[in-house]
Amino acid sequence: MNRLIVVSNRVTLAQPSSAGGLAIALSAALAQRGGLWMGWSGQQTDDKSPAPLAISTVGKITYALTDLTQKDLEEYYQGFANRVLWPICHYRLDLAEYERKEMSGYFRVNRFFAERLASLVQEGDLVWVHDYHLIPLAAELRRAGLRNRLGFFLHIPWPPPDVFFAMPVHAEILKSLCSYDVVGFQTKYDVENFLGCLHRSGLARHVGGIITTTEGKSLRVGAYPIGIDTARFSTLAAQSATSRPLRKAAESLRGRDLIVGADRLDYSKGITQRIDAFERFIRSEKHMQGKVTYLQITPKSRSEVPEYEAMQRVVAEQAGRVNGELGTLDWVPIRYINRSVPHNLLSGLYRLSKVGLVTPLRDGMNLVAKEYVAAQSEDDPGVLVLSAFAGAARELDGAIKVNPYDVEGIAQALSTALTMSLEERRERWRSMYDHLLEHDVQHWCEWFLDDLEVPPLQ
Ligand code: GDG
Repeated sequence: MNRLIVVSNRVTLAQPSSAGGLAIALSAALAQRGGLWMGWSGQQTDDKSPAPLAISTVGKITYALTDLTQKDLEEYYQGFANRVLWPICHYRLDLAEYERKEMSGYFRVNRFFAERLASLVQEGDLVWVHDYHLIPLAAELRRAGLRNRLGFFLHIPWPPPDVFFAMPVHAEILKSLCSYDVVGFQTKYDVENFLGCLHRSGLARHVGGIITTTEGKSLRVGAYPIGIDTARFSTLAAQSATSRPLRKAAESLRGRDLIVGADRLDYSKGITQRIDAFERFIRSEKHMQGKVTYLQITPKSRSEVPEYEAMQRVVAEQAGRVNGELGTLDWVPIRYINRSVPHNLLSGLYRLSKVGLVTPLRDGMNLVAKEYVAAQSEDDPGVLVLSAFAGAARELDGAIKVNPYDVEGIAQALSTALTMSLEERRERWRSMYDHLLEHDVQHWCEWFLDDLEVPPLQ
């Protein structure tokens, strides 16, 4: 079995209990094959250029971490990755702020990653690169002489050509992706959009899932929807539900139905529209006032980027206004937590709630939707209300699908969810849960790596 090298922007040497499903799955794949994980340490260095890679080994996994300078972070991470690629891929041309300096910084840091990585790669190693921060990595590795199989997985959506082509360096980004042997997306719609971009730019033609570039190089392009560690999450939720903090949370609800939302504070997640919808719901269904509580857990994210900082104020004010206008002496309609809660607690809260409200305006997959389903008990499962614009909506047929821009539609879905019969809830949940058990994160890892492992395409 070939050794695996994973490259991602951020590497956390987290303990299994606090790590997310993705980190656990990748660690498992790395441990199984023996492997190396390279990425940014999360630390900023004040030096002009970062020290050599910090190498450490835990079991069969070697970690190779690099610090980044303030300039690198500003240009590559906060700049081009999060102020251009992220909004463009989430269809938000209005929020993209393109600057040539930042774009150069993005390519420079990718070259820097590639130079450092190249010295560690051995013949036969499979290299699996993750997400939009590192698109140019393969082209840089090829430039450094590497002939290994290189795979790329994009965790976020790929937009249609008209949106993507508004980005000034779209051709370079597209060309960079053609240096990989396998390029994976979350859904077939992302694949279609990507192929549309390739066609329109005249860079490649395709037959089935195999693309041939005008330079004669072949690559495989496909949809590999990411999964979660379904069985583990389900057990975690069952255990957490009987824990002391969860019992206290349940008591504090005093029999009220709970609606739960959990998202990084990000404009792509549709949080303000969702709060509007909840307000609409309790204003129009007056008998529900005092009978339902909406818990929104929203850890801060990317606060260095101005749009995110602004949004933090908007959401806090919005929740405060609804509570101020509709709350009573013994009922707070919205409980808003603007920080991270431990994953085990989160799983228990999903299980405690009657409705999981997941309404991103655009999302690559959305793991919260899958976790919500995994956390439910068969006896009394909650209902998932899910945006049609999340990748997860392509798989989770038992959810109530909503248009996240349609505030009244979400309000109506809340009403349907809260009054749904046990029989229907069970039926909807069962089909989704079975799907998630089969298509879990390990399945995803193996699927991608099997495709990456097949002999290089010519
Ligand atoms: C990107 C793509 C794609 C949330 N609140 C807390 C907390 N979380 C955890 C959730 C979940 C994760 O964070 C969020 O994952 P999502 O998939 O929902 O969203 P992104 O962060 O935007 O992820 C997305 C994903 O990559 C994977 O490919 O699905 O489309 O945008 O696991 O549970 N975790 C803890 N405390 C919280 O308060 N501990």
